[in-house]
Amino acid sequence: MGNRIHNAAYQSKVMSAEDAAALINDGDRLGVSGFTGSGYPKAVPIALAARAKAEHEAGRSFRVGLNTGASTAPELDGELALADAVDFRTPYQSDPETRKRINAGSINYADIHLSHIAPQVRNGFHGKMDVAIIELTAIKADGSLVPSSSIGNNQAWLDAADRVIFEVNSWQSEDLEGMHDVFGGLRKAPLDFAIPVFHASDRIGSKYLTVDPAKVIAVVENDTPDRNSPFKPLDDVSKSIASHLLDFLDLEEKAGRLPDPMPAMQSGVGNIANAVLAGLLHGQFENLTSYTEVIQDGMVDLIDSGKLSVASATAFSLSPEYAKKMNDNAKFYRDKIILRNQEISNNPEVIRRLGMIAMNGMIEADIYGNVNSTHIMGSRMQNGIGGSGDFARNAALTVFVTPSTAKDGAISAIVPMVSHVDHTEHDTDLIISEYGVADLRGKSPRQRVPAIIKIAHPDFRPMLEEYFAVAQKVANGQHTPHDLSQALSWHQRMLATGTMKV
Ligand code: 0RQ
Repeated sequence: MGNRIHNAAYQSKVMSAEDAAALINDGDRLGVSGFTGSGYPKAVPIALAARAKAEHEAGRSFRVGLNTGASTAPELDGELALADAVDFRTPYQSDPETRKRINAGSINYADIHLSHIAPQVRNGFHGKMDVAIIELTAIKADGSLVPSSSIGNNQAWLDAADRVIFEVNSWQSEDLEGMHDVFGGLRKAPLDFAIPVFHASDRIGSKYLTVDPAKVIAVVENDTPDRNSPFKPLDDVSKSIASHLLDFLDLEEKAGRLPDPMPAMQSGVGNIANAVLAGLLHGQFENLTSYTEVIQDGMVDLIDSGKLSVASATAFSLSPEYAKKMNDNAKFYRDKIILRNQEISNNPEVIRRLGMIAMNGMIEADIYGNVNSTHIMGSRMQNGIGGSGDFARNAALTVFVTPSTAKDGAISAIVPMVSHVDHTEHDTDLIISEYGVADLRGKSPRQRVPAIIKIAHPDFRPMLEEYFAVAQKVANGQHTPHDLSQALSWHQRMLATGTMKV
């Protein structure tokens, strides 16, 4: 492990992950670094999980509360869940073991907008934060803390926690130094200043995190890579959804409804988002900027091509191949990529000001445009709302993308009524499936219905038409007609028979 701790005071606090984990108590609330598989602590959580197992075997209780930036990785969420060491989790996760326990009722999960969680902690809504565990790239001789591959809520947790453990990870490139922009001016609401981001490229903070050194109880060294899951190869459905969006943007531009250059884009994680980025690479748009949460492979390609001048985010979410490329070339990318606090990357004030285009995945939408991003059949948590709500509510053009069906065609992504609402019809401008674009702008709920049914899978279109016809006959009003006796019958049928089809 290369020595990345250049400050004598912090050097004197170096210890093993096991010794650091021993400083965490049953019932502690932890604030950990980590966002979409990057920049999370990798050694202390594993040691903590082992400790929890040993305590449980000795008949003692040992469970902690876990605040992160967003999803982490098997070494953190996975290990702690497997050890039954988590009793509370917030704000976004995608770990299978954690998901299993959330849905079994043994982990309490608070699914909070990613821009809201740090202010909520600062305002005291979540009680006391006991320990922050934050990954760093290096500690400089003067004590400056160089962040790693995500910023997330790191500064907020460093400010809030009573005790702090650092993991200094020498796998992270030292050339990341200078890429970060940590805004330290965030205080309890109300704020008496504007967040001064007027362009995606604006830097408003410091290159370094800050902490009261008296709070630091341990420094642990490691050299483990970020999780970095590879992307699936682009399938035909993702490619056709991406091409519908790009065609739509072309038409918008021709109609004079798209500013030049195109406003900053946010794209959610996953295959479809990557397909859109790949499409932009070969498309006509130049001088692109992105103001988003995560930097994906497609954005790196866009930077390389010169089409994307700046990518502002809070974390990387790269495949192993691209993570290596980033590590090898961080000096080049650090002028073009800005990693900010997630309160700033997802800040509603800034998103509104930039007049952004936001594009996120969804689980299902209803015939009026309400969107469910989180729940399977009303009750089971998939991942969480993440930053989708921060962007969907505040962007100038809010797009949801989805394959028309799930589970080999058994489930329709377009349903009479969503089984859970994350984004209301008021926020949804476009829904895009492989069958096209439903443009909901300027339409009343009833006018939206044919536009949305048109992008449903053909197997489900007649059923949706029939539902709407009956709803208009039996509803108590014609603004948003529903047949309440049948509105959730598709979900009930799926649970009873394994398909939404009749
Ligand atoms: O299940 O894994 O068992 O196969 O849901 O679905 O199609 O692989 O799509 O990975 O893009 O995820 C909404 C979950 C989509 C994601 C969601 C099942 C499907 C599969 C995943 P399997 P896909 P994706 C930026 C913005 C909220 C957060 C967000 C998400 C699994 O986009 O978490 O947007 N969004 N953040 O089979 C039953 C349906 C289903 C369904 C899909 N209608 N019914 N199951 N699935 N539709 C990032 C951050 O905020 C950090």
